[in-house]
Amino acid sequence: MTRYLITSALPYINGVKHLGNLAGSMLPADVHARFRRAQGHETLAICATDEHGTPAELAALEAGQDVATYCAEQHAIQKGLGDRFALDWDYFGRSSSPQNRELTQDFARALWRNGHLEVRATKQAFSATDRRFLPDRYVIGTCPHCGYDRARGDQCENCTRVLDPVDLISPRSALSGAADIEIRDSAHLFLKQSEFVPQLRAWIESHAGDWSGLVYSIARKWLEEGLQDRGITRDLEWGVPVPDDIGDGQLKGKVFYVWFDAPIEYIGATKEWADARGIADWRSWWYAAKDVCYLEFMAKDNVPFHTVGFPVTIMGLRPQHDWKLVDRIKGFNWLTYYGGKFSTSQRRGVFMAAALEILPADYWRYYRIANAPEGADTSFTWEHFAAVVNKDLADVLGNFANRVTKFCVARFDGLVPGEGAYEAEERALIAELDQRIAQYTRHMEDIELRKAMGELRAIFVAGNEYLTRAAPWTHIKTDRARAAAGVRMGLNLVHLFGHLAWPVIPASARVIHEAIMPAPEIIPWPDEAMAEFLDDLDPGQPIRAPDVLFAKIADEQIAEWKARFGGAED
Ligand code: B3M
Ligand code: ZN
Repeated sequence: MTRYLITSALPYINGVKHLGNLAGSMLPADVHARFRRAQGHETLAICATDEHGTPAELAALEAGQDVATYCAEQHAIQKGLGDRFALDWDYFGRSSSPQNRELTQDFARALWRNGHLEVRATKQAFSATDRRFLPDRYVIGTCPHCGYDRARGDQCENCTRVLDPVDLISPRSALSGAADIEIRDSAHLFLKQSEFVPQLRAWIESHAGDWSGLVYSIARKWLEEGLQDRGITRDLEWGVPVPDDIGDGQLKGKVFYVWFDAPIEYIGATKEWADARGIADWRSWWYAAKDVCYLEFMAKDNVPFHTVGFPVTIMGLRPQHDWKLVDRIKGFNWLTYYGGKFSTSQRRGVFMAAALEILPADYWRYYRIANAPEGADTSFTWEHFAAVVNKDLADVLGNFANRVTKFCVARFDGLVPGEGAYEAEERALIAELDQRIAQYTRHMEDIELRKAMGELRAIFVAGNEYLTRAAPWTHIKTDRARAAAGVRMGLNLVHLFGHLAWPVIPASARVIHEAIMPAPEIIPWPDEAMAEFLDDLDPGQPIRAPDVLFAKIADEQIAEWKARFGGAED
């Protein structure tokens, strides 16, 4: 059986993440990991905070803390929020860990030995006002490609092009705002990516059929534009230090670029996991791992680093080392907030902590997966969120579970009724569900999240429509056996819904399942035919009617949240 290694892009350490960050990598990675575990596959789900580079330094500076303290605090906050969102990582690591430092340095040494690295004289932005070099995000200016006037020195947020600070038009310091930026010489280490073009092209082409159009086209665009050799060191204090045995003494005091060490942290966090749990054989997940299917989840701006940057690092360690290349990348478009950017500084949009203050995690999880930004950028609006929650979760799923269990408690003493046989109505439902569940499973396997949730919703609807037709509340007056068969099927359906919903809404699925019977920690994917699954409950077995599962969102709440979270007026 295949083992599944699943990673989510590592959230930057600088502050609580918004719904878009959650929707574009962490949440879908968790849903898929849960699905694979439910199927019985051995699965390792890894995430971590990305703690190096200018985002961390700038945020610490703003918070008035030293970087290490800032990172430790923010890591704990992000870990706590992830737990509350039921992001069930096997390990949530830190890219500043000793494990990652060691791996990053070892990888760099091996690349150096293989002749893939070179020290080059470069021109770097230096601020006389700040008396320091200003790499990456320390410089802000106008994007030379699209004209966006707040482009950062590492990448333009607007057109996603990767930049060098010296490319920016009208550059200024992100620290002091000073425009007195001069260009100074500084030696840096370069990874000779251009030598990898044929290998990289062959590898990308080999995935033409199985990567989504979005991922494949971004990867191709990068190749077509011509691969530049990549500077992988920086004039910063915070980061993984370049070891003395690389660069013939010209790189003293420099650190690796954050995008060099961050992907290596996928492996680093696996080592952190193994060290924390006393697991000896962690390498078999990554090294010569023929039986492992490796899936990465990320937003589209991260795709170039995972289709080019990280793969070149891995390829450069060959033939001596056989670290695993990704098999499948699931990329996402942007989630916007009423068509605009989520912004901490402008207090625009919903961030993970605030989201949980107003509603439980499952409301967000369902909505974000059912409306995943797969085909195009997707806008969050409170109106749409409320409409989906009220319909799919409250009216369709929650109401169904409540209706059946309450009726069973009222009319059958809360015991699964044994009278009555399944007839044509039930057989038709069973046939429909066999097909729909096979389809739902396929969409989950293909990580087509919107389609998967469309099928899950259709399954809930089929249950509701069945119950309306079976109408046990009508039959109970005249034909108790017929009513009993309807209730028994209804209870079996509640049980089934607990299984099918678990990867997406784990807490609610558990409550639903436990209305019928205790649930295991991982609620397994139903692999038997529906004729068996839906006839599984023992007559006489007690059930419970849960409290209201999903509260409807009222118009006043929408109005209140629109005002509180801002931005909805423009
Ligand atoms: N931290 C970028 C981001 O959050 C970056 C991802 C790293 S994945 C190795 O968009
Ligand atoms: Zn741009």
